[in-house]
Amino acid sequence: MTDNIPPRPRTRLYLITPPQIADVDDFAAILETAFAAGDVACLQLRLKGADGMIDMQATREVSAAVTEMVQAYGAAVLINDSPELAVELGADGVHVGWDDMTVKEARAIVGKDMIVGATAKNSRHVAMQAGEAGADYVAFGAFYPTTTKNGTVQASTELLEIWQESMEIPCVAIGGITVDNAAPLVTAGADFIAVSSGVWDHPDGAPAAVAAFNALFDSLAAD
Ligand code: TZP
Ligand code: MG
Repeated sequence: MTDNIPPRPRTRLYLITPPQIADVDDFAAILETAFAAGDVACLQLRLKGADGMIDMQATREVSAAVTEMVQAYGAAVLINDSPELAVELGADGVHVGWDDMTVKEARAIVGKDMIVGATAKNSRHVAMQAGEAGADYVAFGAFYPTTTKNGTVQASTELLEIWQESMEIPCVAIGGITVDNAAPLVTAGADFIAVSSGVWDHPDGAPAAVAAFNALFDSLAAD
């Protein structure tokens, strides 16, 4: 690292809900223990119906149970797919997928102050278009096999390296990430590591996963 380039900020955890939540009260309780276990930058509510589409009702129920707590921790609540729902629920932002809508359309609905994040899969070109359209972050993935989302494409760590070297907009790495396989993505330049099953299915529980991700990020942070 040369003297005139400041070290990039420490990588942070971007938490995603499981796609289905059987008991909202149980989930809210576990989530609170997870937030208490270490730094979490945001929670994306990504609740899906059997058809793979956003489950609006579940999203409303989970939001009602967790938004206040998440925001009290200083973390952002992001709603998957629906900017209208993000506004309705008093969320901090929206994450729009590849096929959902453009960043421009989402921005027009949520206004200039809310967060708009966008999936770029494995395309630097799409990520740059999202950035030019006003995205607050771009997400690359999937880096590893995942059962949480169908139809993913393989992304390479080179995408993160080049993005981190050349762009200001933060990048998120996603897809099958666990405590055990996250290190190369952090080293390559991910500003955020987005995780669903790697937290909820961690053998020692979600709080242990949050603590372990944070220990890893600390150990890899620039001095
Ligand atoms: N987009 C690309 S992979 C993925 C999404 C939403 C799934 C993330 O979940 P997991 O369980 O961390 O692989
Ligand atoms: Mg989507």
